[in-house]
Amino acid sequence: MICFLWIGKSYSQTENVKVYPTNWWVGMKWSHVQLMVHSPGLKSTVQDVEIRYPGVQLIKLNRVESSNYLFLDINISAHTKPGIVKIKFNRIHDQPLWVNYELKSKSKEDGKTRVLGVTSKDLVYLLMPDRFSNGDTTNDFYADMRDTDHNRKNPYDRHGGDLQGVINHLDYLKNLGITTIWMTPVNENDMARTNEGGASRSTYHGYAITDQYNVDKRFGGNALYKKMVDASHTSGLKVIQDAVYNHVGINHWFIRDMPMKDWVNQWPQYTNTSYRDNPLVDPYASNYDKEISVNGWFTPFMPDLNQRNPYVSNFLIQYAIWATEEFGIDGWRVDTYFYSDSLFLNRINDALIKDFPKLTVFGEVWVHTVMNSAYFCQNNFNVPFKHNLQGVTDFPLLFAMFDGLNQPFGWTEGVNRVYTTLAQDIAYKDPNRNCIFFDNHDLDRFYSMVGEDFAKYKMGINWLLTLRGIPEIYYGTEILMKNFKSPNDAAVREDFPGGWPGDKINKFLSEERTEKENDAFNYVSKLAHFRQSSSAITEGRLMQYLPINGLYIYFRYDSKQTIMVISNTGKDSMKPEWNHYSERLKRCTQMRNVITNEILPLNSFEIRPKESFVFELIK
Ligand SMILES: [Ca+2]
Ligand SMILES: [Ca+2]
Repeated sequence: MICFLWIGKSYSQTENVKVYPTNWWVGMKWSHVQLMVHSPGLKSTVQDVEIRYPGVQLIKLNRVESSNYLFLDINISAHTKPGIVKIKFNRIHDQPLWVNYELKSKSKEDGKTRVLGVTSKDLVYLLMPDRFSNGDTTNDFYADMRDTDHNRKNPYDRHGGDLQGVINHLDYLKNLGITTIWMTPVNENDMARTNEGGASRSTYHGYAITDQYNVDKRFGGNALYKKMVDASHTSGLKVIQDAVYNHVGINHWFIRDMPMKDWVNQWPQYTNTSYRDNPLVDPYASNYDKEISVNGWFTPFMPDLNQRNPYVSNFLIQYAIWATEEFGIDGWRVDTYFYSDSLFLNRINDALIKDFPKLTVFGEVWVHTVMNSAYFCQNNFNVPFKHNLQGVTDFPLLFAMFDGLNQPFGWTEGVNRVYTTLAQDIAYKDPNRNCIFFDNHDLDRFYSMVGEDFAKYKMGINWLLTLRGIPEIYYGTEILMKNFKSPNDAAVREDFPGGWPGDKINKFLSEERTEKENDAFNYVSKLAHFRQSSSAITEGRLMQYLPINGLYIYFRYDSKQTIMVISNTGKDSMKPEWNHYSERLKRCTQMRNVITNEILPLNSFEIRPKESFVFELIK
């Protein structure tokens, strides 16, 4: 991002001027680019700016409150050739300054081998790069960064995991049946330790970004990220990047030197967000509650960006486009989605899809009802404001699936919660674009949440991998990693055993896993691979039947294949009344267990309590 800037023609003196986006491309739909130029005293010393490059036109020079910034609105016309654009800053008392700005060619592979989008055909693996595997111990800390602590014995410290560690385990993920990697943010978090959740800790989680345009060098930097995405694509894996539009870390360079006062949402005194979604949906909400939800800060060390400010909005949109094109990522998961300005959210989604029609974007919408979940994405409601987000992280289904696994069956309880939650899919424009999951870095781990009961684990995995949507598995679930967020979320973010040089046990290897861990790994892997080959699960329709005494049966089907998922959450063994299901069973009399390959006749089938099976019907 550092452009060397020559003074006059002598080239005798250099100084750093930073320009964002750090480069752009010709042939982009986003061709009106706003360059943010950052250099001490720039505004007062520059009289005007000239650009002479065929096809590139300076539309407007914007001066803002801070003397350290200029914003240049430029237009890049359709047939502009790639090259170095020389930008001339004419100064009042000095020789002109020249800045080189590169226009590259947009990749012709977009939508073919990169920027592919992530769909219900995929299976996502969420990992925290600091906690998955340390592939390069030389980058564990840097003396020139604000936080140099790196101690694996301290759950609040950085542990040294990195992108090389991910590259080293692409085969492991392929073997597990994963098709897509989603990592918590990789962008630089050059933060001092913070007092998050009552303990001094590093921002190893990545959500306190201090420079969007740099991948944290403790993870390996931009070059290694590019290599990691390319290697993933070569292996047939996709990559989702985690976006944070709502806030940045308080040590972000544009917070330490703000372009203008309303760059962030300012309050007379520190005001936290209420973390509440309802004021944004509620027709009776006060403006007071709405403002606190959206403009209150997430934490005191994460300033809340004011996306109503067009310069902020442009910065964020252009970074999102830049990173998609630069790295070729296939999708975005957007953190803290509804905490950002709604108009901005629609604008950034629109801009991304214009340049990358196949790109997938889903938002973290941590809410408790289907109504609110659907409100923040494309929905079937007639409401004054329509969000355009493709899909959400499906929290209502998560809560329902846990109730289905853990609660006794009742009129509205237990597995009826899964049934009734899915029945409300009528609210979503396309529920298949929701990301469905049991856990993530902010939640109690799945295996602990089902009481370390392996029968429930298998039932949950069956649902996760066969219901509608884009399933996500949190790293370690496949080897039964457990824990509640107790005493805090570090307990659900433990290192993957074997990811570090010298680890006593390596659970990436089947021979070092326990029998039970292998049972779990093999179960997930078997079903994940079957899923990849199943058109009914990945593209077909869903039909569910009213649960009876805790027996829940649903089908995934298309013209080629019918899959039946049968789960007994009741207290007694049951022989299903197959007549109820003839609409989907047709004349089938046999079915194949997709895990064991065993072929069974329907008429003698009995299912015991806590059993769950995925069957392919045999015609
Ligand atoms: Ca490392
Ligand atoms: Ca906000």
